Amino acid sequence: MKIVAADVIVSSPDRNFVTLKITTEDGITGLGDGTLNGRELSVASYLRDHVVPLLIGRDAHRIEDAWQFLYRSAYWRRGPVTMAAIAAVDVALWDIKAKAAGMPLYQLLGGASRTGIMAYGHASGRDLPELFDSIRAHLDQGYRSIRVQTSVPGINAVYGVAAQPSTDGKRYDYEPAQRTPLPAEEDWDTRAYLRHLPGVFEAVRNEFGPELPLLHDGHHRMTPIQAAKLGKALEPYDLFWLEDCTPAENQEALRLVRQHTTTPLAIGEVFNTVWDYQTLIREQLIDYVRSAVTHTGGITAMRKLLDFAAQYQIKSGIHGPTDISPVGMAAALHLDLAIHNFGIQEYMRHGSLTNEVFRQSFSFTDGYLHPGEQPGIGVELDEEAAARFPYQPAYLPFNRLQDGTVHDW
Ligand code: EZ4
Ligand code: CO
Repeated sequence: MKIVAADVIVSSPDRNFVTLKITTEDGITGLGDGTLNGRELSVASYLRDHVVPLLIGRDAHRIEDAWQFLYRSAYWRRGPVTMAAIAAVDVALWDIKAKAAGMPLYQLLGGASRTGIMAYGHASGRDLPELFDSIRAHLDQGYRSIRVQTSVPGINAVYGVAAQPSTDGKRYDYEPAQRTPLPAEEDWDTRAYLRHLPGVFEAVRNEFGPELPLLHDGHHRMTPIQAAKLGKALEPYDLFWLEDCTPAENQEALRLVRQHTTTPLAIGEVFNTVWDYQTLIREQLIDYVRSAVTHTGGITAMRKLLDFAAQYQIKSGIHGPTDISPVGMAAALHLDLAIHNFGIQEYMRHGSLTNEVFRQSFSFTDGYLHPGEQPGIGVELDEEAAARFPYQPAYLPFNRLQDGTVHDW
């Protein structure tokens, strides 16, 4: 089944997305997500200028061969742009194979290992009443697991906290990328954060009881000893996980954190290959793998990574913010349903314009996601709708400390 066309579609309904559409000689099309938040056009160029010409004429069924060819023939290894481009091709080819087989993709990955996919949502508040309202709103929407992010006294803008409350049941989520020509500057103070956070979790536990799974994202801001201190301080509140407690490109740092706390650790949304996890997994320094299908080479590479993790009882926690398109989200859901070592799936929900461009068959009922039964991954792209929303420059913010030093965001 020869590939006859491959098109890169960049669109910006609510936010920017990069989508690859591969067409075969018998008219089957497959979609892949290559969205890299704030660096979208670099993946679009990588695909258009360097990958699409290599795809024409190839057999769409040879997915493993395409993956190895794109990874090894580039010579230059790894990196978010390369791995997002490979992911887009990989997922589009899996979509095609599953459509050709007349099955939802999860059937080709071994079939369902569970009936539904536990999802967590993002609650946030600038103070406790606002945070409690946000948690209640998520519970009303059906979420059974909730990430808690909070403002910190003395810090103006904190990652993960919506700038305005949800009013009249109207949806308002935190969207980190802003449509600005330059990255917005935010401020940060780790000591203030460490003083404030345990009290917030104590208040949330007192209000909502011991059962509700609660998560928190440290977003790469702590040193190892600060992360160890926070993990220890949060132990009474029984977190489901503490995410990205350090900038984990130094994998060995997690040894120190691990020695001090039993709070479960989740890491990896900024990683893009199994090599970024080698020490973390082999030494059992984490509990959840946070990679996105979109940023880690697609279904083919994620399956291998999660099978490696499974040998150490480490589970999946696939990255699912709004900067993963519905195509990348659907791909994650098929994998979530099929693997044995599923942990939890992040699910922020996309806006209404995004849902106009990407027609989806996945569902969210009583806190559980399901990819649906459509052949393939179950997402169709409305190209006319996509064309109505051209690319708009948008960037993630960055941090400076009080003395002006740039800090991890
Ligand atoms: O900040 O995906 O756990 N989720 C996250 C996300 C990331 C964004 C960056 O593009 O940390 O909200
Ligand atoms: Co995160």
